Amino acid sequence: MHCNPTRRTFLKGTAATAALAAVGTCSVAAWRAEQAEAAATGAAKIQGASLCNGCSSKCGLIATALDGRLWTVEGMKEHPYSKGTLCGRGHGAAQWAYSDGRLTQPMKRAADGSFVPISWDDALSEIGAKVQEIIAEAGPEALAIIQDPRPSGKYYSKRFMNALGSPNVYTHAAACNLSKESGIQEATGAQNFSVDFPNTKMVVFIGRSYGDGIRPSSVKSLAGAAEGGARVVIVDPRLNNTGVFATDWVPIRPGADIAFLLGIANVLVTRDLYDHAFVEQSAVGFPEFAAQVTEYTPEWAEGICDVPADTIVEIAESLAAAAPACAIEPSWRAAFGCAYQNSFETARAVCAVNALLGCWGQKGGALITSSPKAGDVDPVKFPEVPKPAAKRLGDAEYPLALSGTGTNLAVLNGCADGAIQGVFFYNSNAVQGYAQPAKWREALSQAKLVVTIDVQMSETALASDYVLPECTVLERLELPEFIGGKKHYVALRTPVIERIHPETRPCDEIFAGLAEACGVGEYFDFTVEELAEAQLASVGTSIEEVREAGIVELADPGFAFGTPTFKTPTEKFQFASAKVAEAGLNPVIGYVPRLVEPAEGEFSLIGGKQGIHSHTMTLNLEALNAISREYQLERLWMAASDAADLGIVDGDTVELSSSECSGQVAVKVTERLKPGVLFLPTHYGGTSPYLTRAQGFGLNMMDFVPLHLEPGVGSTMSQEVAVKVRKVEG
Ligand SMILES: Nc1nc2c(c(=O)[nH]1)N[C@H]1C(S)=C(S)[C@@H](COP(=O)(O)OP(=O)(O)OC[C@H]3O[C@@H](n4cnc5c(=O)[nH]c(N)nc54)[C@H](O)[C@@H]3O)O[C@H]1N2
Ligand SMILES: Nc1nc2c(c(=O)[nH]1)N[C@H]1C(S)=C(S)[C@@H](COP(=O)(O)OP(=O)(O)OC[C@H]3O[C@@H](n4cnc5c(=O)[nH]c(N)nc54)[C@H](O)[C@@H]3O)O[C@H]1N2
Ligand code: SF4
Ligand SMILES: [Mo]
Repeated sequence: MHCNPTRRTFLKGTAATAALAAVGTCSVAAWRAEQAEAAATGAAKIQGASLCNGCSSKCGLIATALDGRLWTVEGMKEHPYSKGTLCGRGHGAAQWAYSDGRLTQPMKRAADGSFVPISWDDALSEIGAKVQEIIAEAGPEALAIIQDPRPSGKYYSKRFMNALGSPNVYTHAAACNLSKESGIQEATGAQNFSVDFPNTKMVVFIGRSYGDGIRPSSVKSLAGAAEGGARVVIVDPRLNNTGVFATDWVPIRPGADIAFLLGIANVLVTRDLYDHAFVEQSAVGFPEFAAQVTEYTPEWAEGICDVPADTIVEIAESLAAAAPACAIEPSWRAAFGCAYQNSFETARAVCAVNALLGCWGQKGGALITSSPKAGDVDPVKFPEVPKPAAKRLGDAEYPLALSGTGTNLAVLNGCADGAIQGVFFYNSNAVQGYAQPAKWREALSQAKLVVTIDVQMSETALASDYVLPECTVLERLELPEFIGGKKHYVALRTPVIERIHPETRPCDEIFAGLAEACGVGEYFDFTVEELAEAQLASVGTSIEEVREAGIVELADPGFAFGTPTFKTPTEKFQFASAKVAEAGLNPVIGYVPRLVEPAEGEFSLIGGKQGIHSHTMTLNLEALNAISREYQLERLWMAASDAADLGIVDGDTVELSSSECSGQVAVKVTERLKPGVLFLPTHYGGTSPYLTRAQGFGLNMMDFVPLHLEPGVGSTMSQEVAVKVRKVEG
């Protein structure tokens, strides 16, 4: 790391790396002064708008290149998620362009298991031949793709699979927010909602941490609400880093949030604190729900979630007093995105409490907003792909999974039982993060063809037959990204720096090449620029305009406060849902226990994000990895009282074990965790030998979790595990 890099240091070799690494340890003011000085010396300066690829938020950014090299990235002011700020990962992820861990050419797995370079032409034609073979033998339904929902990726990967005749297109959702979004959809018809922070009086977070699972705009809006005096309650077994904005921390037993929520519902119903007008006019199933909820007394809830009954009553009464300017926040991943057998039901219970509070659509309450999309484009130039005849694998077994995402674990099971024989991964590290890595590796080894498109040799790439290198986001143009909310926007990834490694290609070219090689090239006879232009024209703007402005506001969707129209089959809020009954589950929102209960001497294992890392993909980036090592962020959190009982002190190494595996890690002893619970940050335990900084650093929680899917939705149940710890002597 250079603390006082000279201009020469910046412009040669690892310019961006040095600049970004320096921010963490040196004076930002000094660095900015140097930057200004360098910029003033006449270096050719290019500024371009793009979208960060550090996580699903895809914040708007402005990148500056000097003499063709990346110099800075800054949050776009006008973008609704960045609002002028990128988080630490956004800055760190910009290092990717120059990272030593990048894939620079296509690779093929050799007979001995090692990877050898292969030309694009050979890779594509070999993949094409295998795809044809699979289709001839087993039909196109034996092919599948898993992709991270990025603008170009989601369009091209779906088009590619559908053109081949396969309906099997999945996202990462079953390892993120599938249960939550599916549950919210059953109750409200929308997949998500947001809290009206500027006007809220009280908000309850159920295992969602804006201070750790960062989106800059969320942090800003929460900070604003806290400054304005809103009561902010964190329900989390761990006092997370949202604590700085919170008034209350409610430590809860993991996987028992549903009991807490139903206890609140019980108080609201039995003490007549609920919104009668809402439940009578805008909801269905309330009488059945009200009858069932009488069982869920605060005392009953305390027995399950270990939150005192008095606390449950007090929170329920405060919410009722603040209503409708209050809400249970929708959450995202850890607590009920995909974690437990009851995650889908917990999401429905969140919605039910908000319904009792009458806060749907109200000022300070829970808002459902809309999203824009591209209009029609020229059907001759961009021909529609016929819809595959077959149903997507997994949909019949998991009918409650959102149709837009499906459950990617159908691919794992499909490989294991032969239904899937060819798998593509785009911008996805499924092997390391969507279920137990050993199970993924075993399943993929059964497939005839596995192809991964990535920027680095991820664990999924390592389990593939062919690995195709993409250029990084700052080197490519993508299709427009449409952004919903109270207002509608469209933004774009535009190339800011020249292609660094000539053998890397952007998403659109890779899929067009694959399609050509597989015999369906006729559906890809256009450039990304042509389609982006057509999509933007369909909403009244252009590449040039978005490039200039960074982001363009679209026609005002006319958001207004007031009870929303629920887009459910009944057109009302659903305390009971026919579809849930058809899936063989209780139609009325009610209690479902977690699946794996820790026995005496065992712990619950929970996970969570750290502000400087994203999922599995940033661990090898030099500056971000250095921060983890400096602060020993990979440590396992243990409550001080548990540590005392086990004779463990801060920094000791322990062996963590579950039914699936065991591994060693250092312990962080803390007062910020509920006894009986262990917290493992989710970014660690890399195993790819190509990613030397990540390999063998910390533990990957997914190794410990048995492979089992949540009924109805097919989520990965990422926290249905009980573990033991033992101090490693010496
Ligand atoms: N162990 C573990 N598992 C997790 C999580 C976790 O924190 N830890 N988080 C869960 C959550 S919330 C989610 S949303 C999912 C996320 O799951 P994924 O979306 O799969 O995210 P990552 O695991 O970070 O893997 C992303 C992969 O994309 C690659 N990549 C990065 N940039 C590009 C690019 O420009 N082009 C291409 N083609 N590839 C690129 C990275 O190298 C990496 O291999 O994972 C879930 N599973
Ligand atoms: N830094 C960072 N930020 C990110 C991402 C990232 O990878 N890194 N990814 C983005 C994405 S894709 C996502 S999905 C979001 C995730 O955003 P969040 O869902 O907020 O992320 P987590 O940190 O996984 O979980 C939040 C909290 O849930 C708590 N928790 C765990 N189990 C339970 C439980 O059973 N009950 C309760 N009540 N709490 C529990 C954890 O202690 C943790 O503090 O973050 C987004 N932002
Ligand atoms: S939240 Fe951070 S990592 Fe995610 S897109 Fe925004 S700046 Fe990038
Ligand atoms: Mo996520």
